[in-house]
Parts: sequence; C-alpha cells; structure tokens
Amino acid sequence: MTEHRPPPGPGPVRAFVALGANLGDAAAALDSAFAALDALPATRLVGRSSLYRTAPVGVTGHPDYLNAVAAIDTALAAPDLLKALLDLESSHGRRRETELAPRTLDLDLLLYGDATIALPGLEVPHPRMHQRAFVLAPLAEIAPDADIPGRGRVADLLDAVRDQRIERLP
Ligand code: PH2
Ligand code: MG
Ligand code: MG
Repeated sequence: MTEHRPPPGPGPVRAFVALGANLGDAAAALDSAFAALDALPATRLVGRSSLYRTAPVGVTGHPDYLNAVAAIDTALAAPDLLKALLDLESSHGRRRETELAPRTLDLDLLLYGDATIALPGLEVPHPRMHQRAFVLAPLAEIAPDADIPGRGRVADLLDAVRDQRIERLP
C-alpha cells in the first residue's frame, strides 16, 4: 500500500520585501526588481503594491523616493533570501556609499512568515518598518491584516505615520 506523506522539509514561507529607489530611473528599477523577485530560485511573486512617491526619511535635500512592497512565497531560508536581495541591488547598480545616500535600488526584507530573526545583518521584522509610511502604506495595500511581530496589525499602525508625505501613483 502506498503511503502518502507531505513532502520533506518546510513548505514555502510568505515574505514581504520593501523596494525603494531615488537615483536614476526609479520606476524602471522597481518594475525590474518585481520581475527579478519572481525569478529567484524557489520563489514566486504573489503580490505587488502600487508605486508610491515618498519624501526621504532621515535626511533632507535628497530626491523623493519611489517605494513599493512585494509579497513572495519562497522556500529560500531567510539568510539566502537576504543574500539574493543584496545581489539584486548590486546587479541594479547599487553602490554602498554613506548609509542614506541616494540609491538605484534598495531591497529590504520586512517580514519572513511570522519569524523573529536577529542575526548580524539580518533583523526581521525590519526594525523600523512600523514607523515608516513608505513601508506601511504599500504593505497595507496588499496585506492589511499582516501581523508585525511585537508591533501589531499593519493597517492599525498607519494612523501614527499620517504626517509623512506619501502619494500613491496611478
Ligand atoms: N530608505 C531609507 C531611508 N529613507 N525614505 C524613503 N522615503 N524611502 C526609503 O526607501 C528610504 C527612506 C533607508 O533605506
Ligand atoms: Mg532601506
Ligand atoms: Mg536596505
């Protein structure tokens, strides 16, 4: 008799990635990044927010950003996903200058399932995501009920960031 078992190992994990750019053709970079996420090994793009024009946070006098959020289902382990994101930034011309320097593409891992991760260079949930309209608004568009471990439901956190300038693009 054939025994049916679930496939070995963990199934895919729903993760969320923040996309940002404020140097060069930012809209083209974000479009290309969505496609590149879908093309990662063992990974499928399952949701994409609108693009948002946003005021730079943490610095003045820099160009506005375009920001968005992607939902992916991935069988990559979180550190492997992070490595893939950093490689995509590099392949999109990212140079790491000063911390907040304008960039051609920034890809930040926001959430990885319901995991809390504290490794060198990899903190999940992203430690500042709950304070940033440029993350919360696009995330709320595709996953309003998502829970940010230790912070709460995405849609409930939006009120506190109403003062940050952000405009959803058509
Ligand atoms: N990213 C930062 C710092 N400030 N501001 C906006 N509007 N959008 C960003 O993506 C952003 C930022 C660090 O990565
Ligand atoms: Mg960032
Ligand atoms: Mg980053």
